[in-house]
Amino acid sequence: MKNPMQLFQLFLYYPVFLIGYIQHKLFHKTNKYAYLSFRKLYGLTQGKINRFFSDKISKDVGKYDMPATTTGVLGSFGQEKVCDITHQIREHGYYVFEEKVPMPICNALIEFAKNNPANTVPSKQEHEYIRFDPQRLQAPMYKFREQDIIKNNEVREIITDMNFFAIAQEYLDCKPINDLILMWWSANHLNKASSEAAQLYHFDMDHLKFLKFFVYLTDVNEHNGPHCYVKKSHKYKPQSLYADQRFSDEQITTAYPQEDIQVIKGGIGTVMAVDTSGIHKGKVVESGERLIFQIEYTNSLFGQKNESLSKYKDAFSDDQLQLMANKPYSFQRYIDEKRTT
Ligand SMILES: O=C(O)CCC(=O)C(=O)O
Repeated sequence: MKNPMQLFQLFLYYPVFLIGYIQHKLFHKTNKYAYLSFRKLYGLTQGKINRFFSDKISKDVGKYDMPATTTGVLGSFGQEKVCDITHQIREHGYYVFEEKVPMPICNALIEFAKNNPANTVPSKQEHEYIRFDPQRLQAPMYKFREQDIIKNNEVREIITDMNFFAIAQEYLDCKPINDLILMWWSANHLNKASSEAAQLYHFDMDHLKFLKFFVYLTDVNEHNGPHCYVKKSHKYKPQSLYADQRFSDEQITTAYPQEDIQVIKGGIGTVMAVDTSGIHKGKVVESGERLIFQIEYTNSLFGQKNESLSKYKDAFSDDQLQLMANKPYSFQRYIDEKRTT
């Protein structure tokens, strides 16, 4: 039952969201106020708004036919395995793969990350774009720019990885849209958790529904920033944790049993699929550093704006371009010059 204030907010935000959603369908641009209203509506409706529009997208968009076996950097996956992994993500909100990304791929990405500049987060100056140097730390997070990350063959291999694609399609229940690639270093800067570096508990609300794949590119233990995830919190949150803000560890430990608060450690190459609409954070780094890669799939580009990467299309191999051309809806960001979001 909603109180009068919540009802008032529903009547205020819903039309703004709806008009913006229709505008997005017509013009492929997200209106800022519509997006902010959507974020409010997620909390006010406890995610019902997302489920309603996602069901509609599933019906409208449909799925690509997939072969019985898909392949990617983790090897070959049969359809049954894809369904089993998806089931586990639906149940728990995350899944840690048994298979690891092969070392040559990890090594190439580490080499890139050691030798190329990244944006410091939070940034002292507007565009601090420097190499990560653990001896002279300027910030808790060094985030690479997408236009730099995409220059790596290994990244393009992950973008066109059909295992991740098949899992995303099953989980999102529609043709998935590949909408974001990220890579960043985390390290101990000033010994405190940084909100901007996602080191305080929060949930993401980038789009109506989305799934992220993370790859650890350093060994990750208790002390160098493991990803922490509250099991099932993508489905169940107390009303107070639907607020669009950061939460303290205490708020989380009070709301959930200790066994549901998962600290995901893993060797280099560990991969996890995570629905980060559940509550999560990167644990603050106490010592050492963590390098992580992330790729996101979504069911709709309404929401966070990410620039088109079609300028870098020629870097993909002919086979990869063919694969993307066969799934233009999913890879619009990489092949469609007209798309900006
Ligand atoms: O650094 C982490 O493990 C958390 C990352 C995060 O919050 C995110 O990608 O949404």
